[in-house]
Amino acid sequence: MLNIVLFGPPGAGKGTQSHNLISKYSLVHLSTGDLLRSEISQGTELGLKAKSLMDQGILVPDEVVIGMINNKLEQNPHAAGFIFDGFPRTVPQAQALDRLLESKGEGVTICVALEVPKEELVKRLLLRGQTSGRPDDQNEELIDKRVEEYNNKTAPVAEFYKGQDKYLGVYGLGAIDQIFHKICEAVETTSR
Ligand code: B4P
Repeated sequence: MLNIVLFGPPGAGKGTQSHNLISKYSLVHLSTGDLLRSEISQGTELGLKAKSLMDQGILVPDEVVIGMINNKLEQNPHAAGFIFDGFPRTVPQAQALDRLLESKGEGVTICVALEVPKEELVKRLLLRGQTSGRPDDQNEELIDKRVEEYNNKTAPVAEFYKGQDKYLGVYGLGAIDQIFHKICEAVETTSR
């Protein structure tokens, strides 16, 4: 199984590159951001709780997103592999993912981290905010909050994968196709 964790700050290009990777490697795409937005659009109880946090740029509680990922893994028993987009975002989420995959005799193959300077993140997200309708992309203060959450709670996940020798940084500035090419090289070197 090829299990890729696509890692990086908000706006680094995780969602964008995931779409290219799933078609190339026939992987199932698991984006916790998309799963949460789907709960919000359906007006579920979980969605209502998640919305108030996401609209403030704050992470949703670990147990909520871990439960969602577990459900999706169960629903795809014959997948060739998964791409985890925006998950794990905390060390407890990373530990939970290892446990879930280990229970199926599997593990994370590689964590690819997209490295992008903060000014570019802000620029990209504000631009997307003009058309996405996403409240969390609408103003710079909120984007600053998301980056602060990333620095405080998500950045330590990089150390977690470095400790397992599964971390690979990819410079995320430049043409989308060129970045995609670098990610594929990293994936193919690791899974060979
Ligand atoms: P996400 O949906 O994961 O959103 P994101 O961090 O903004 O990344 P996204 O994947 O959408 O953007 P991308 O970088 O591709 O999370 C939203 C919220 O949900 C979080 O703040 C949190 O509250 C909650 N949440 C989600 N997962 C959670 C978890 N596991 N635990 C707790 N809470 C969780 O792209 C951004 C823009 O850049 C796009 O417009 C794209 O077109 C552009 N772009 C991409 N690559 C580019 C390039 N090379 N050059 C120029 N522009 C580029």
